[in-house]
Amino acid sequence: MQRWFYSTNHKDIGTLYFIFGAWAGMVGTSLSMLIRAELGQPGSLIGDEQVYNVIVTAHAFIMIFFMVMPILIGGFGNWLVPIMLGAPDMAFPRLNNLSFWMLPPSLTLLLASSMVESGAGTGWTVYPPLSSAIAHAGPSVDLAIFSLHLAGVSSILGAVNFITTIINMRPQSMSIDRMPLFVWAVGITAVLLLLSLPVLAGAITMLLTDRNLNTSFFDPAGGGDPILYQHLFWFFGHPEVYILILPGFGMVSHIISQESGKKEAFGTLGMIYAMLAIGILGFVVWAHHMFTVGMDVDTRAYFTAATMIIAIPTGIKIFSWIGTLHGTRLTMTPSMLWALGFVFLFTVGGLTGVVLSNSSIDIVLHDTYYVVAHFHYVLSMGAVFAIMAGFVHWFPLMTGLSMNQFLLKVHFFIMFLGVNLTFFPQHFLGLAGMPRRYADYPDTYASWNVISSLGSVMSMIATLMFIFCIWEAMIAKRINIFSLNLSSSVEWNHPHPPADHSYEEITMIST
Ligand code: HAS
Ligand code: CU
Repeated sequence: MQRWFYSTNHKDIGTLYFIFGAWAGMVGTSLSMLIRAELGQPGSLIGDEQVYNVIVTAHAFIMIFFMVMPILIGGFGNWLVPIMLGAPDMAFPRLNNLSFWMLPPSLTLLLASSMVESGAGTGWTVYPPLSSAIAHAGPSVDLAIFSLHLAGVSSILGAVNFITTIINMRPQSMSIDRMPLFVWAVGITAVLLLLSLPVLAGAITMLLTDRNLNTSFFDPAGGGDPILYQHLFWFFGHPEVYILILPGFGMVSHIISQESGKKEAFGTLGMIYAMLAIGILGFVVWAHHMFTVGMDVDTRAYFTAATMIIAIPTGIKIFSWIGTLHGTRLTMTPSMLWALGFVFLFTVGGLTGVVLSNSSIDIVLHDTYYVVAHFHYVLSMGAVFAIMAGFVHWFPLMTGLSMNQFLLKVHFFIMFLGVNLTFFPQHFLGLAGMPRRYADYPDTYASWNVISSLGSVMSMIATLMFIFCIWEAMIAKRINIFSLNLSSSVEWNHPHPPADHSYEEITMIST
């Protein structure tokens, strides 16, 4: 009880984030299986479109706010940032505890929102007027808003903690240009969180008062404008997508350089500037999500051009990872497989993003399955592959145990096949005009949907295999020689002196 509930230890809190994220991930995956079951054949399975939309909405919220963010920032960030900095812990250990413990109530509110009235079937974007009192009467949307408030506060406090830790708790000899790439990635992510989340909080609070207190920020009848909501949401929403991927970028840099035996990633300084550029540019491209609202042509030209420019720093990252691999002997360890899969599939998702950034093309593709394919390539095969790479790479560091390498490789290939079968056909569906967020479709879309649903079953089997891999590692208790020193020297209680980080621990994480 004391150790887990009152914890101020960055490793224990990181572990809590992992457990929470894994649990939420299973809920989110279950919801996705319901979506693919509904879309596995033409006609209706669930029999209620509102329920279908509630499932889609909860799936997105859970995957973004309760799976990817807690695992990447809360889990890996907490575990690795203090170690990579040589710091004894995070700057504000008790704030760290508070950040984590706000998430379970937040998730509870979200789940509660789907259990009262008819649920929040608004999509994760919560656009009015669909989310207003007329289309969504009852407390469901209010509960979803409260859930986001709480998750937002949790993330803002976490961001403050990371920024303070990174600025103040480096050794004097570690100038910022020598800071490990993962620390840079988490630092930039924290700044994005700090600047973008308050805007989301403002937007959803205005929606809350529109719904309950007779304001009309987004209601034309009272002089408001629903488009204002979209601007506020996407001023948060676009930086958010880089929040979801930047920590993964950082981890992949470490994994590729370590697994290929290099001392340092190729072009470290360029990687830092690329992440900074992605972070800054991420704030000036938001309206590429709203090309269809009736913007004038100059505004569309600007947002198209600004969006395309992000391909340049991202390309620098991709080519630097390839540069790191160049001239090394490729060893196909499980974490290397995940990292290579990440580089390849994230690039595919990035390229479809560039296609969508063309405002004229986006008029046709907006709200079709092409967009769904795009963001699942960068998320399910970008962020999730980075999570898998990091997890299998640092599992020995975190537990002192080894996983079965053969099973992990089998798992990788099944998952690789599964997600591609699921999402590649969705490009074709989108190009053929199938809209997103509908529970049914004309027969002409049936074949690709069947393949997509079969692919999702494959990914789920892979995920069950992965749970087996973790269980097997914990049962077999193969002590990992690299972490022997670590597991014997770990001081679990806060505060521990910097010297607690063993030589092996430092060499395992430093680049
Ligand atoms: Fe995106 C929609 C454009 C990156 C996530 N994106 C979404 C949504 C999500 C999401 C979740 O402009 C849906 C939101 C919703 O619910 O409605 N996205 C981009 C672009 C990039 C990009 C240009 N997205 C991400 C990342 C995400 C993410 C990262 C999360 C992890 N995205 C869009 C647009 C929409 C959109 C439109 C709105 C669509 C609509 O209608 O709703 C870039 O950051 C990607 C850069 C990466 C690369 C690959 C590597 C670069 C290389 C360099 C050479 C490439 C060149 C390009 C020179 C480009 C290798 C050549 C171009 C060719 C096509 C050949
Ligand atoms: Cu965007």
